[in-house]
Amino acid sequence: MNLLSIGGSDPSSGAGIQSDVKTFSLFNAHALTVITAITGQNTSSFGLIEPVSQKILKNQLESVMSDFKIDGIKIGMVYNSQIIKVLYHELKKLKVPIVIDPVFKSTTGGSLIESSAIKDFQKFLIPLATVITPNKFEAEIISKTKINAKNTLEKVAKIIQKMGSKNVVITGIATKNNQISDFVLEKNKRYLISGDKILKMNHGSGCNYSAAIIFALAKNKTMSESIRFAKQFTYNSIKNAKKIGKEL
Ligand code: PXL
Repeated sequence: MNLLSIGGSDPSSGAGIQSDVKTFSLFNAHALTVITAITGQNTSSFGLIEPVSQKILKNQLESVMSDFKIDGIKIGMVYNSQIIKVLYHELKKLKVPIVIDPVFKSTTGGSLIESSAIKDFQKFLIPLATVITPNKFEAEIISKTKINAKNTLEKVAKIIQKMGSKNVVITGIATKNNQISDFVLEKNKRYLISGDKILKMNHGSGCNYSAAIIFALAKNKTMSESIRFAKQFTYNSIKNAKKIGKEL
């Protein structure tokens, strides 16, 4: 199986492209990578970002697409409008499952998208998604709606679905008894998937989650099977994570 990760480079390998290569390899899938931006960061601080040019982005995509049968695509950090537009033009004709993981901020505080690019993210990228996996904060930015008693998870998920993503998962909802839940909106159904909360630093866990979803979808699992699989995989990877760098 060939899985393509499109996103930013994290030299500390906690998140981004490097993390996805490790995850896909664990699943015995061949990891293809298209880099949108190079970041300078480690476990405690975030440095610079240098997005790649449209020319090399396009060339990376065409290189892998002309040679491999791609079974699934995950899109993470996209950074700016130029990158989003190239991705749209290159991917719109494909018929493979696409998971969009809208990474807007790193856990160490770096901004992973220009605020001027959010509009094009909504317009061009979201319609490509088989499923999009925002956390609460990202769902609020995408939908421009604060989640509360009136604007429920379902309402906000529906706004995002209307933008063109077939399925929407809002992750990391704190629910009762120290549980952490994901709210899922499919075409005609909605449900919560709950699991135990782990009190631990979890840099890169969102990357693991979306990478595991694309693997399961590429194996023709259903949406709910794929999300359950990814949630369990992410739980185990946080639980078993080795301490890297000088992180506390
Ligand atoms: O975890 C989200 C993420 C994705 N991609 C890159 C990142 C981060 C978080 O730091 O740096 C490149």
